[in-house]
Amino acid sequence: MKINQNQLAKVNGVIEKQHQQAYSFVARQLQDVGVDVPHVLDCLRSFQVAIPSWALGAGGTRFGRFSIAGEPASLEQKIDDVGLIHQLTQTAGAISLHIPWDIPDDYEAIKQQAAELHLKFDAVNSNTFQDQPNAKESYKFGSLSNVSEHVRQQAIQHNLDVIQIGNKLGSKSLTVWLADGSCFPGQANFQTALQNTEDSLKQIYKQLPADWGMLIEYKPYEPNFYSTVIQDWGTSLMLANACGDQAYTLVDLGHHLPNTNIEQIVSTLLLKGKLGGFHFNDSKYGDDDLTVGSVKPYALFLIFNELVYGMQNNKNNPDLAWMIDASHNVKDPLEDLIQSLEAIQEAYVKALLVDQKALKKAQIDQDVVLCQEILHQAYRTDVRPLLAQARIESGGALRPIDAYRKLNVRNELIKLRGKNTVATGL
Ligand code: PSV
Ligand code: MN
Repeated sequence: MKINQNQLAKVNGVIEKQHQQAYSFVARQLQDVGVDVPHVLDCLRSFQVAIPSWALGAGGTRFGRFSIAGEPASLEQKIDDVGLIHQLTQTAGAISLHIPWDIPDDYEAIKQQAAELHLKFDAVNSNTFQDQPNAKESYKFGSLSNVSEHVRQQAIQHNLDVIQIGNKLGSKSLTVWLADGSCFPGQANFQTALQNTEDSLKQIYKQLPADWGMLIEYKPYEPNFYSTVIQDWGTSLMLANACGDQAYTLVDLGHHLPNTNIEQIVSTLLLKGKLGGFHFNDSKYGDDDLTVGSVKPYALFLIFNELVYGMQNNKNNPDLAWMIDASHNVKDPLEDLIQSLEAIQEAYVKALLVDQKALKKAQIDQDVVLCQEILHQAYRTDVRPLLAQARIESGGALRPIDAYRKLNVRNELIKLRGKNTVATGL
């Protein structure tokens, strides 16, 4: 399904005047204090976030899953869904595939479909946290860290296969997240597990194409509850350094223990040129995978403040692979993703508005109050009209959720796909 541009223009038309007034007001206010508004709009337009192929259907917990009608039943339909989100938001110009959930049957057709929808293939993700039907070895007790050489070899080979799949699609990075760890004290030898993981990652790294990155994700707990081999950013960075220049740390916002200062982690990794990717979501307790910005929007802004500073000052750090990694248990996944994209863009623009020069001076003057005032000045600016302006100039919706509902997208998808389809993923 594709949204008819004329219908979208009609929906936009109803609120166009109201938008223009709001936009002129904010743009004038910002210009008065020296903000280069066209530059901010350019930054917004080029900031594209990948949508994961596994987040287009209903998520769930171990207690159950409540289906959402009209879910995509194939990779083609998932790409269509990302195309819809991108058409409305002009912000989701990429899709990230999880293998083996989403192996293409016909690579040329998939590439063509994505290109028509202006989508790129972002990082490919390997999966050694689930056993696949007919697999020879089991990952019950770990994959790259396993005490069995046979299991490790199977997991290494899977990652190499994922690189090959990504290569055929034009992806440029492999994301490795390991569930490896232990549930009980004494179950595993920490040193053996870490050493095995390092050796296995090095074997994968050896086969990485020259223009690829390997992104190593960390997470403190779940599904293992006593120890996780790659539990934190320090372990990930250590492994990335052991592998080489093309290996980086990937930060997933939900993969931290409560109250961790994520913005400081981001800043350290950027300084060392080792921040490779980012998974957005929000949480109250752990890896809750909630809509970005729904619980802690100020923390998201502070993280973006470090990201913007790093993107401007740490030229040794590569361009980042941005992705949403959320789960949609009670909301329509497409609406949820649109809300996340809006929250990401909002935090990004607010961070762009931070007066870095004034902040530096206030820091040198040790004027703590002024430092906070400068951050709050940016954070409290209502930037939504800027987001809407960037979208409308690129052919998107002034208000994406509103347009999605007015254009009856979910109902159209149900008509096409039926009520009982189930998307692959977690
Ligand atoms: C693990 O919790 C994670 O964040 C990793 O990125 C996985 O690949 C993803 O979620 C999907 O399961
Ligand atoms: Mn993740």
